[in-house]
Amino acid sequence: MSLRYALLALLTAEPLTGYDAAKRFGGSVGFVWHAPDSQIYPELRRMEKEGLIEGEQVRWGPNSTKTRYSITDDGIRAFRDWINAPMDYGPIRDAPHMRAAYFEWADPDCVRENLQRHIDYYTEQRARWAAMRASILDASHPTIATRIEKYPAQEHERIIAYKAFAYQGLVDRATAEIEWAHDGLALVDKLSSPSP
Ligand code: VNL
Repeated sequence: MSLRYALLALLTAEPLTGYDAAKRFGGSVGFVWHAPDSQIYPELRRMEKEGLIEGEQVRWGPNSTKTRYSITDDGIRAFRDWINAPMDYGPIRDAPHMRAAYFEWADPDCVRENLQRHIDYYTEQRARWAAMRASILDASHPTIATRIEKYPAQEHERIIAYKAFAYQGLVDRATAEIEWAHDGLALVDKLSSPSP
């Protein structure tokens, strides 16, 4: 269900064709709500049927058209209702922590390898999230640039600050995951060293 709000969020910045929406999605809100193109196109069609967005035919080459979607007033209302509703938390399914809980069954070298993978994964994600945060803060991100154009300068800070805040949380979480994996490396050394 959140996919629809992620798409509405994107369309609050500008009208987009299905193709552009899918492309923009992957480089923005898709960082926090991944969805494959194969889910985006049918969801846009459902949202159009429900009146949350409206499609308009725009020229595409000399003798073709494509559908460009804009958010409707109903869509803006639905988006506001959602953003103001209490956050919902799904049940936890955390593969790395579940596995870590049973590491006494693993070869110490496999434990080390998996913890190193965890460090590498979050180091890479942290760099992506930090780069995204920077491109939001300096408004070099294309969706942010389009978004703030429509508002007077005194509104820019709150549009930008919340998005940067979201990514700061992800950066900090990545740092915590990396520290946890380092603690795990120390633990496996301690537990697998021969007792005196
Ligand atoms: C936007 C731009 C959102 C970049 C993002 O993630 C992002 C936006 C929530 O302006 O909607 O990374």
